[in-house]
Amino acid sequence: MTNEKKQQLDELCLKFRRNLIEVLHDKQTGHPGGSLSVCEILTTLYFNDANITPEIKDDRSRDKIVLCKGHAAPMLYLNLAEKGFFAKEEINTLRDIDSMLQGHPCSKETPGVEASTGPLGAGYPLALGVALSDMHDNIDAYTYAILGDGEINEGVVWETCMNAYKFKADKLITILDWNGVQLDGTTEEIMPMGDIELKFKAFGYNTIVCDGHDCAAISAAIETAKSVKGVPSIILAKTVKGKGVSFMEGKNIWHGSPVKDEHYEQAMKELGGAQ
Ligand SMILES: Cc1ncc(C[n+]2csc(CCOP(=O)(O)OP(=O)(O)O)c2C)c(N)n1
Ligand SMILES: [Mg+2]
Repeated sequence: MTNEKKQQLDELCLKFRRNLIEVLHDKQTGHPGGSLSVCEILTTLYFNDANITPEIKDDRSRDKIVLCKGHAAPMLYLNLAEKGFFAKEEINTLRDIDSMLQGHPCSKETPGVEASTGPLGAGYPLALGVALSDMHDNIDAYTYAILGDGEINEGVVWETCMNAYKFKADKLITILDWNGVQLDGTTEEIMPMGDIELKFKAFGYNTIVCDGHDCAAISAAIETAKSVKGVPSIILAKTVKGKGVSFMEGKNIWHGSPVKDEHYEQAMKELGGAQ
């Protein structure tokens, strides 16, 4: 990735972080921590690596992005709006009754959303199914599945891994938002998983570790994943929950707490002021 491209993506991420805090403050709702954590992952996919635009949204050869950790929907919506899937003003209706932008992504209501997610784990087998269907029909497309590290407590995630390996799903690229924190505490406190990389390796995956807040590193990891044939790849993207807002970083309390006035002021100051 060129320095110029990286700078463009970094600027976009900063804008998304500001927009996120603004809308979560306005609406007194939402999930700041996991949205801030997944910012570079989504932005790198939508604005650099994934072949997806509104023009080709019904074309089977498009790449598909499945946000398995559906609670980070606000960051997905900001990316989709910026991409032109719907008007940017729609974000101001986040979680309103009858809004197309609900608290968790709904593929029937929102243009660009590939899969309805929210129940942790449920998006992953769906993503595998999409990837396998494309592979079966010789469609040259990648499916990207984004998992949370609390989400991988779900048994269905590991059942999906077994199938991805069995069916040689090398067009499924999984990205783990590896922030070490879930809703009620750290991942270690809630459900210690041991060596996560080793676990995925044991399930037959090719594993790649990268800095999940460095768009160039994420993109390079995706390139590596694409070059590995015959087995599924997972990118273990090291992230910080609440990244970019000091008092939210690494704190499970910011998984789903509303952004009050005083938080808003401080967060916007840290993110370069209201623009
Ligand atoms: C099956 C299921 N159980 C519980 C929840 C409630 N829940 C929503 S998010 C979350 C924690 C997710 O943690 P993680 O995957 O680490 O997400 P991130 O840190 O990226 O926000 C929980 C327990 C849910 N959505 N689905
Ligand atoms: Mg987490």
